[in-house]
Amino acid sequence: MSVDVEALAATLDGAAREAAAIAPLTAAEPFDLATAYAVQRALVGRRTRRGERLAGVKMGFTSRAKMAQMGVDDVIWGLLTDAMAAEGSVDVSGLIHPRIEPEIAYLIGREVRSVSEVEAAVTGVAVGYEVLDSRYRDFKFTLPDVIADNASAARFGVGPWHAPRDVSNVGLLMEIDGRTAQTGSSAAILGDPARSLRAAARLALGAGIVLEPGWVVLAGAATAAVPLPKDAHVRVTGAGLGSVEVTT
Ligand code: OOG
Repeated sequence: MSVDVEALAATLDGAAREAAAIAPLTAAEPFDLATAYAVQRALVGRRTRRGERLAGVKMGFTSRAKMAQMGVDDVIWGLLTDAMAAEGSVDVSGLIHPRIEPEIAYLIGREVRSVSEVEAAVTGVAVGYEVLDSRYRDFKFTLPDVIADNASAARFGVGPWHAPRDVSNVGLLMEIDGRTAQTGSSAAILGDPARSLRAAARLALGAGIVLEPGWVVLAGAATAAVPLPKDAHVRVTGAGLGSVEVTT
């Protein structure tokens, strides 16, 4: 049986737009990782046809804490669009069951046409956050499901950009309404988020995507994600990188 990539993308797109959870797609019909990425591209293609512009790449499952939380064992990636940029506030009523996690972000300053160029192409580093919203019921999925669902990407934000520097061991603190929600170190991200940055370039290039000036690479969470409630104020601080705040 061959999988209808466009139909699966339409199902995921509808779930996101209606904020209505669906059953994992593989429960009806299993598919492999290559097909999952094809669905992801078709899903993002629906967004860009509606006028959204690609804004970067996000990495997922780059830390043991996240792999353990979600019961998966491989790094994944997804695409960010400008419509996902949170600009300080997120309306959670349009999301299904959002979670938030602290991230290290890189700003790409020029086109990246090979993996060896990516570090030199970075013009900024920042602390950031990602709001995840799996389109699957109860955040339960297999690896192909979550890849097809654009790695649960929903919203993201970044703090002030700093000149590129070693971010291999940045202490991260995420507070919700003034209370500590998660603490961690960027070292949890593949030992050094720079590894995740190189993986992002490798995976994007392998899919025929050139990282462009102004794009953001989210290296992946250093901690587990936590539920993002309504009327919350979240602050993520990175030692030496300042903070970024978001209200819901
Ligand atoms: C998938 C996205 C994981 C990360 O940083 O590990 C991710 C999920 O947990 O729903 O973005």
